[in-house]
Amino acid sequence: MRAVIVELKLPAFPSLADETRMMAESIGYEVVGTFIQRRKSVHHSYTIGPGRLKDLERMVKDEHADTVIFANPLTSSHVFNLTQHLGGDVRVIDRNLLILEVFDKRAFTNEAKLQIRLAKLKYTLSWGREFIKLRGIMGEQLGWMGPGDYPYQEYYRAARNRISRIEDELEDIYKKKMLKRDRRRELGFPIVALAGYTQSGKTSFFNVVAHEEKSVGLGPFTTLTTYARKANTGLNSNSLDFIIIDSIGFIEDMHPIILKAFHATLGELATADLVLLFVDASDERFPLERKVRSCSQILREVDITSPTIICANKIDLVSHEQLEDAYTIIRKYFLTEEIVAVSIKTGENLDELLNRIGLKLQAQKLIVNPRNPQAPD
Ligand SMILES: Nc1nc2c(ncn2[C@@H]2O[C@H](COP(=O)(O)OP(=O)(O)OP(=O)(O)O)[C@@H](O)[C@H]2O)c(=O)[nH]1
Ligand SMILES: [Mg+2]
Repeated sequence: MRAVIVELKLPAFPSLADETRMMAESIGYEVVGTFIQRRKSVHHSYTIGPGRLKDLERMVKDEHADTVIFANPLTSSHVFNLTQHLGGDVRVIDRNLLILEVFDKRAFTNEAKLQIRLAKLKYTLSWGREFIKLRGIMGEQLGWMGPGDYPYQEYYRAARNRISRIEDELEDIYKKKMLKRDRRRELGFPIVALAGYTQSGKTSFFNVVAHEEKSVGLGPFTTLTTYARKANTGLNSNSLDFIIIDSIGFIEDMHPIILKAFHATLGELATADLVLLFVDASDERFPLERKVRSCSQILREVDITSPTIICANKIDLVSHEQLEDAYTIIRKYFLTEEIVAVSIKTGENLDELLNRIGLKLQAQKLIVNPRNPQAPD
């Protein structure tokens, strides 16, 4: 899989080319070229201007690339026109489709697999009739349930049926999870949910406090499924048990269809007693600000009103000045939330974080029975 990353860089929009490259590399693409065009507007047929299309074509040929990945979202007709131009054996995808590919590679649980199938079907449908033109080019290759020879209406009907079947299956899964969660609540355990941009260190923290060994650091969206485990704030004066929930990370400009497919997973955040929002404090200023901004947007979209502690993680990698900068940026979007600087890797300030979690939960007087021997694990 040899890929060229393409970006049409519009004024006033941040570049997503690096993040797109990282995401592609994390699932095995060899990125053999990056092609960036600055332009005032998106070209209606190709996204990039037709003049530069020849240069892109040359780069694809010279580098023997088989995939072109746009950092910008593409319409189905963009994909169709670009594919016609670059030749049928070159696959053209956008960042949303790349995200879905990443999800595909990482989905191990039935829940995540269903959520992804749902997102793909809905994304395909949102492309409408154009998708029929693309089916040979993209559908099967992406593992989509391609429409075969169906005329559009029939395909549409079949897809809607599949969508509602998947939604029913997911509903069952969510109901079971809710029951489990309610049982934990009845036993008196407060719920602490992890949130934050992908690769900020959520699962690393989850593993430490829950004595688990879930995968970390495989690249964006290492975690796709929600896991809940029992944890304890440690041997400090506020020692208490709680349930910790790890789930999917955020990414900037997540397509609403994708976000919606994971809505129930993200919904765990809405019912938590405390949210720990992880921020990678070692990011450079611009990506850090973009990521913090998108976290605050997503938390608003998912309607999170639970008390929140911001965990400025990876302080083993930053200087004192960088950390101050990170605090200033976080404060722009989270005015009143507590911020705790921490390194999950070295354990620096971990006790302080656990102590604050205990204090915060006790302040809410949620602790009915802090040490119940029947605790689930
Ligand atoms: N240097 C350093 N690296 C860290 C720290 N915490 C986590 N990491 C690394 O950051 C990477 C991402 O960590 P994860 O725990 O997988 O991040 P995540 O937020 O769960 O990511 P997703 O599951 O993709 O949402 C891994 O390579 C970790 O080893 C830290 O305190 N310092
Ligand atoms: Mg994770």
